[in-house]
Amino acid sequence: MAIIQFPRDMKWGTATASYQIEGAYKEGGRGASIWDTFSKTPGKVVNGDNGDVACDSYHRYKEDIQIMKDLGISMYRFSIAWPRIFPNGTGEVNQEGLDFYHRFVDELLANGIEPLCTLYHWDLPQALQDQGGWNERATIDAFEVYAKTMFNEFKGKIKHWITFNEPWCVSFLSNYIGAHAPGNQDLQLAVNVAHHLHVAHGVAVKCFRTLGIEGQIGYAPNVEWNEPFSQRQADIEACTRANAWFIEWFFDPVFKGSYPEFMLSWFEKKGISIPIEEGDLETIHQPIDFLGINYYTGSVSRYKENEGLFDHERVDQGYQKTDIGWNVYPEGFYKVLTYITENYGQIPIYITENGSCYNDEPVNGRVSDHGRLEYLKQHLVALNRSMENGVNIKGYLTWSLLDNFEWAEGYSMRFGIVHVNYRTLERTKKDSFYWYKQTIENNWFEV
Ligand code: JJW
Repeated sequence: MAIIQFPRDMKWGTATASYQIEGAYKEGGRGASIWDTFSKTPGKVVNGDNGDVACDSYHRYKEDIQIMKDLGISMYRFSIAWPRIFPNGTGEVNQEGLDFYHRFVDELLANGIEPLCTLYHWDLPQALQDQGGWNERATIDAFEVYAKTMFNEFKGKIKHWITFNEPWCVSFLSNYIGAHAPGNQDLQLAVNVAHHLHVAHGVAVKCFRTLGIEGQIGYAPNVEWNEPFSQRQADIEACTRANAWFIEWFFDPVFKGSYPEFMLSWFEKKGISIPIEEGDLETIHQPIDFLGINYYTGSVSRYKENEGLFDHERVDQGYQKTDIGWNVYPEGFYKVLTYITENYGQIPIYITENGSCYNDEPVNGRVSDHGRLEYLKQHLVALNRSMENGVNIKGYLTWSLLDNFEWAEGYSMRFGIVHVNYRTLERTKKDSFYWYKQTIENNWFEV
């Protein structure tokens, strides 16, 4: 038996996002988002599911916060639905939207839970998409107004802010692969979106500093880890590109004020250019206070001519898979965190998402989600290993508190440590919940 111990000041928490849990899509003056449109477009989401009701957390937030309190978390990551604040993306602020998040944040604070707030977790107001969305620089201006409004409104209450969640998903998954809203398949468009997200991030950080808001601000890119199949140069280079699509492309502009040369020339060969305007790179290159990292999966992979964007393929070595089909690859968590620290320095890191999909259902009131419990344990060992390497981990927030609307997978894929019955909306704590609760209480576990 070995003990895996965490530092005394480690923050433990869970994460969710507005569209995935809130429901109440027409209440409180909320405007439509691109996910309302996308989920109601036939063929885009499994079973035609949508977020109209979701977990109904808009109404049941007090019950959810009692679940968090029982779990013993010190931090909760949630996101604000931009269309609750500005139903049309710009213009008049909707007081009812602000009121809802005040009630919610006050309830968290009254229960001793620190809020970590994501400004953009994918629910762009549809009115902005109608004018071109993140392809247009006007959306950066609209985001600045929204961010400034939130900073001023919640200063003193919310001390941890994230500008963007998973910019890779917002750009490439949503506009090149086309699997998420708005569902475009256009590489140049995706690259434009990624760049505009970077600028919007920088603009928001600048605004936060100018206003002198107390607290910390960062962003939350998602990363994967591809380990080269062999030490052949071609395999190493293919993996370097595959990793850089998630890491360097989204980290270098923020931390170094430039895009990685080898990726620029790769995109250039495909006829892609970056819509950089004067001053953009300086704007993007703002010091941030912490980095959020979302990690789910990785793989061994290698060079394959003309495969995908980067002449790269994954090689399945018989990994265990979660129910969504993603490899269980804790080694990649350890490696990617160590890699990030080696390349970008010992910036404070919160794991803003890490978790797994297992679709276990309650049996006599108990949900035996052994797969999730093991995934959690293995990833916390990997995290602990990375900390021994000097990775500056401040907190770990598992995805997710509740089963919820898993985007293109709808309600068919469950990531919660608490089960949600989508008919009755009843919540049932899973075995992984109880294991996590014990781990939080002890600040250690045994393997
Ligand atoms: C890639 C699938 C086709 C969420 C992907 C699909 C299509 C070639 C979980 N993170 O619900 C990545 N999540 O809201 C944010 N992270 O490709 C939070 N990444 O490929 C969670 C989905 C994802 C993905 C899903």
